[in-house]
Amino acid sequence: MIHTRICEILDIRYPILQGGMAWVATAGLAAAVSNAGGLGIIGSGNAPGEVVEREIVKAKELTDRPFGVNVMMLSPFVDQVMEVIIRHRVRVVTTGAGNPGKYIGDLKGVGAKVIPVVPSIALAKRMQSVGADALIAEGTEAGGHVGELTTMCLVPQVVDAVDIPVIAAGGVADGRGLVAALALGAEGVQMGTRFVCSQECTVHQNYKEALINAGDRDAIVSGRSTGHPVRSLRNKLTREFERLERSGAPAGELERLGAGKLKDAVVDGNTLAGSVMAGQIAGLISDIKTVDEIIKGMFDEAGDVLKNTAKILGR
Ligand code: TUI
Repeated sequence: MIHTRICEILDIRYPILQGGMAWVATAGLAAAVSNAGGLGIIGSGNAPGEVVEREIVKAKELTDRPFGVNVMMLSPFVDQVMEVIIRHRVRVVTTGAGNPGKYIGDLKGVGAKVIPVVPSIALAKRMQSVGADALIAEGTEAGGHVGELTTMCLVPQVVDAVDIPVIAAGGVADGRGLVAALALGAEGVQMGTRFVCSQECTVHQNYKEALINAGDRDAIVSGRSTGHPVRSLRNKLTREFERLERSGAPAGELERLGAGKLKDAVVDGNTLAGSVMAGQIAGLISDIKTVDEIIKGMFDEAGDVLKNTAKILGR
């Protein structure tokens, strides 16, 4: 049994969060993860308030366990989504792609736990000082919108910089990754890519197959010049990004090329020209399992890893 402050704060059995992936992390996936003892998270991405509200209502029908909503701070609908979250008394809010500081007071006012994703020490300290309950330190190995630092370097530095619990994200998909994160001082992990390859995840089958077929160097970063770098699987779209960036195209042109492409891949299965956001750990994933098998399998494996490590250390 691995029990940390994250289990206490979030009232969950296993300190595992499911990444709030836009288009991918629906109420169905979030409820499956919460029912399996982790924390499921609905991904709001660029969706308007009413769409997020429907998912929250659905998740409440599918689970009695706590679940969260992820707010993507670059969305034009952040105000609407925060209002819906507050009205429905969602228990946990994670944020990504920006600074949620101005919303933290209102969220905490209704008892929500607030857990921002931080890509740096500076933002980690700022978020602790404005009342965050925990932090997700997400390394550049992650899929989607990414920062610069690796999980290995970011997590221990964040752990040393703050007193609130830290959850590691980026590059974790099995029991070895879980133990490694704990060794770095994290008190839990967040996984995205691994949960995409679950039975309960409703992404198009082509998306799951693309992840399973991906090798170690296939999840690459595009759009660094826009200031919003995104990690996704190498395909026609990433080649087009590369061509435009090399030609010195303005950021606006690159942003236009990316618009709507995640939905093309997730919903329509266009993995050739859509955006197949994925973390570097895609290369390790070779099967589709139930959410329950993923979570229980990780903890069983973590037990074995710890035993082997103890043997190596002569304990
Ligand atoms: O947010 C994510 N991953 C995402 S969001 C997303 S949707 C999207 N689509 C197209 C372009 C951009 C986004 C897909 N994947 N992960 C969490 C994360 N947050 N990674 C990095 C950050 C981050 C970056 C800067 C958090 C805060 C931040 O703050 C800057 C500041 O204001 O100090």
